[in-house]
Amino acid sequence: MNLTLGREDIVRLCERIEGAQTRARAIPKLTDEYPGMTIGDGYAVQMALRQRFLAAGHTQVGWKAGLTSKAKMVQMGVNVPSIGFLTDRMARPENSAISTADLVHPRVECEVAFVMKKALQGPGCTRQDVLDATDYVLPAVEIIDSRFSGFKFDLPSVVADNGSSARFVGGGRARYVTDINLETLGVVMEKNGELVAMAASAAVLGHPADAIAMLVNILAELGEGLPAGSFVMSGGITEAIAVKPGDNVIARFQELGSVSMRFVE
Ligand code: OOG
Ligand code: MG
Repeated sequence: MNLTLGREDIVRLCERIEGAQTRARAIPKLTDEYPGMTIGDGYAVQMALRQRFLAAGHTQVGWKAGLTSKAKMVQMGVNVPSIGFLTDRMARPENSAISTADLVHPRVECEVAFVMKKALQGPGCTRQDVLDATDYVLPAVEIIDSRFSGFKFDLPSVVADNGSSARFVGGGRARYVTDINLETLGVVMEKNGELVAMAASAAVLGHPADAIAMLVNILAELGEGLPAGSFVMSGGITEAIAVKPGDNVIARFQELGSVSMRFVE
């Protein structure tokens, strides 16, 4: 990956992102100050953030693919998928009350999550490699939180901000990939009893397992593999919907059951 930032700038930006994430403060997009920043620079900041969280005792549980559906790419104004890391501190139980006091602009999106039984290593990882290495899939809702003010961002800034990762909820009914057709799963999202988004899982790069293969291939570029046991989200199927305290959200997935949560102050 093409790097233009020096070590000092990477550490500076990492601290800025960490501050925005932990204090729930909006910051200007990083490219305002570093207009030449590349996607590779964004990943260098993200990897520095991951090291900081691991050093502080967070446990990584997996990874996520992002910007893998047309709806998300249009919503975010970008055209290349991205990846981010997921930790134990981001996980929330199904049906729980999720605080918004420690988030900037929370939004929810429906995703298919994969749990891996075998490790995968790119480059050259394919859909079939992913399906063979998958233990089971389950429905998930990701609560993303772009830390950039006025929703002004670009891909290098979003990648540095760990793909807006904030919280996630897994639930529903776990299934083996051989028992369902992952390409044609319908998904609807309801907020306070009203339908707010609907789509089919094929929205994710044509097949959610293709998004996981892409993630494994990006990981290889970063010098990483995907360990067995990882929890991996394949990317928002629908666009992301804003939530505020008092909102109840339920995501209903064909074949995979539903995942619900509510938002509080
Ligand atoms: C970037 C988050 C991307 C997805 O599933 O597409 C992502 C954003 O929308 O702020 O998690
Ligand atoms: Mg997502």
